[in-house]
Amino acid sequence: MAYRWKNDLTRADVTPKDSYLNRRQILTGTAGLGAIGLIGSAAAAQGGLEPNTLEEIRSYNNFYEFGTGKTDPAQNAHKMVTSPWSIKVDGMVNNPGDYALADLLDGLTVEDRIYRFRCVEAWSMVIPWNGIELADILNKVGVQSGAKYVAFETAVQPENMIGVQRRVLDFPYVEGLRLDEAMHPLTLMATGIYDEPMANQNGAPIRLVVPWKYGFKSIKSIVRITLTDRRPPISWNVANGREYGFYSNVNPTVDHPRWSQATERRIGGGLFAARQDTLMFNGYPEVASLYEGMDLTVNF
Ligand SMILES: Nc1nc2c(c(=O)[nH]1)N[C@H]1C(S)=C(S)[C@@H](COP(=O)(O)O)O[C@H]1N2
Ligand SMILES: [Mo]
Repeated sequence: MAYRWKNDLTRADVTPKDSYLNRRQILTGTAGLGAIGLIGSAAAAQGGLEPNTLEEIRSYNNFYEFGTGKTDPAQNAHKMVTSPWSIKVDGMVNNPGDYALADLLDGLTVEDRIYRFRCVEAWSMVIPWNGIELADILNKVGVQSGAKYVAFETAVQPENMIGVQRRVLDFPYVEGLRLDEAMHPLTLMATGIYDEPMANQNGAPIRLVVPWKYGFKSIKSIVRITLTDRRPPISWNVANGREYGFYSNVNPTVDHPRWSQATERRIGGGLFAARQDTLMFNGYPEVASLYEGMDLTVNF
């Protein structure tokens, strides 16, 4: 499949953080990999797909369980207990259960994916994730035929999560995808960044990454995955349905009620860097067919 962004390097080839850039150049220089070309050209239009530094990725976060400030998660998330970790898989699946994380992921392939990441607040980064395709996990637990959506839930550890104590949102944080979105090969369950284990503030030990959607869809520190035939509630839509839709696909032509979504500020770009144009589906046009025939201003 043209859009299947798998590289031909194995885990053994994987690179220290500072050579990620080189590897990207190798990838984008490889003929015959359509997806890479596409992503490469969209990136070129934006001035390159250079990953943010690990330091940037770990120090500027949204994780309201640990406070609403951008540096609160880095300061507070060390209190979260991430081991042992289990994930409840339930609903319309053949193999429901409480899985130890390692058992759920056992035998599945860890992929390296450098994705653009665009927050609904109009800042962005480029992040080199390590993770497993959600489709691989769903196929392992066996999705039943009537299932139409996948719902996710974040851990709640009130004693360790200062934002939960303050009830800044209605916790647990919940998210959801349509099943075809969940099965798309771009959709990742990330366990690392730059080949380092996921930092707590980034959603350790495992979080969703849906690169063509606004960042809040990429729910962190997941403890439950439910297959269902009904569209599940999602935290930001429950908090403010006028401002945050279920789909929340990155779309420069549909503004947030309180700000434009046409451009974005790249974190690490420097104080005086020009804002970049935001790309439809965040530069992943291969997902457009998922929304064929839908009015994206209504289904925002
Ligand atoms: N459980 C949980 N997941 C969450 C959030 C949150 O507050 N709680 N914030 C979301 C938002 S708004 C964004 S932009 C991304 C930020 O991910 P990052 O901090 O790893 O860049 O996480 C998303 N996932
Ligand atoms: Mo966000």
